[in-house]
Amino acid sequence: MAAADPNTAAPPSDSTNHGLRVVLAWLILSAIATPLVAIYVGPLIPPGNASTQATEQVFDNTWMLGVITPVICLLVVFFAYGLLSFRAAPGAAVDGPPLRNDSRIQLLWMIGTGLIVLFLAGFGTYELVQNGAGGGQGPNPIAVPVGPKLQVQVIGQQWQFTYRYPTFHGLESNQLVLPAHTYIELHVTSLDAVHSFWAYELGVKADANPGVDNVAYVQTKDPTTFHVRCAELCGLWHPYMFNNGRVVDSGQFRAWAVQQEQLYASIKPFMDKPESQGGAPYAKTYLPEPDRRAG
Ligand SMILES: [Cu+2]
Repeated sequence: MAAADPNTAAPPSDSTNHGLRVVLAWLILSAIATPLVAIYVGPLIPPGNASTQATEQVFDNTWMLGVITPVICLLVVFFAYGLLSFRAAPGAAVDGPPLRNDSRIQLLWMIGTGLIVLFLAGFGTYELVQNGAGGGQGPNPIAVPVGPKLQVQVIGQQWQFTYRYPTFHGLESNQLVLPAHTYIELHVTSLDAVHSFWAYELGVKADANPGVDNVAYVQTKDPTTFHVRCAELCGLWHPYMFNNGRVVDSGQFRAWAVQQEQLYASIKPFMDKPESQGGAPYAKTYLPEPDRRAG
């Protein structure tokens, strides 16, 4: 008997319920992988636990990772099952059976992915409005935390940040030192180009635009150190626009403020000079043009 021409042979009939096998394998893998990912990978996600906002970002990212884990499991199972089950016999030049649409799968896929996207959009919006999420909210924040807050102005310029503490006699420093367990109200602005104030471990990132008072909130936790870097390409020395900040206990913070005030006492009269006498007093915003310095 002559061998059948592989190119005209009818596709082999197959009574195996591949769909059921894939779904079962997917459910089992998801049931194992999702809690493992949430418990063991979640806490390793940046930015860590140095502030309330950072902790909440880790919580959000853990949720998102947990939601997408079953989706990734489905792709892995489908791919692996396809590779193993539908492998052509060695030497066979036959193409697979023609594929037909399955409207049930299409509908399920659209509903499933649609629900996931809608859930994450709702979840993300709630988290954003509820606590500000560590981003700059512009001059009129939607999410304002209740209770006392320490104001700190962050002034970006090419290529460093200056920090000003209005409630400490307008103290200015090139170091960012914050008291522990305190709500900080950051007013981020710039003297020249667009910068971005990014206190990485604190989970705060806010654009520093000239002429804009960008308000961001962060609640410190225990004493720690953190990195501050400019996260917006702002010119030649942008890569060097970084330093380290510190969260210290409140007694240490007060001592630091007094020490800084003494350090800069000699130049304070110049800094406080009114604009009419050639000074550039601090304002909430600045514009790059020298004659419009205090916006
Ligand atoms: Cu910059």
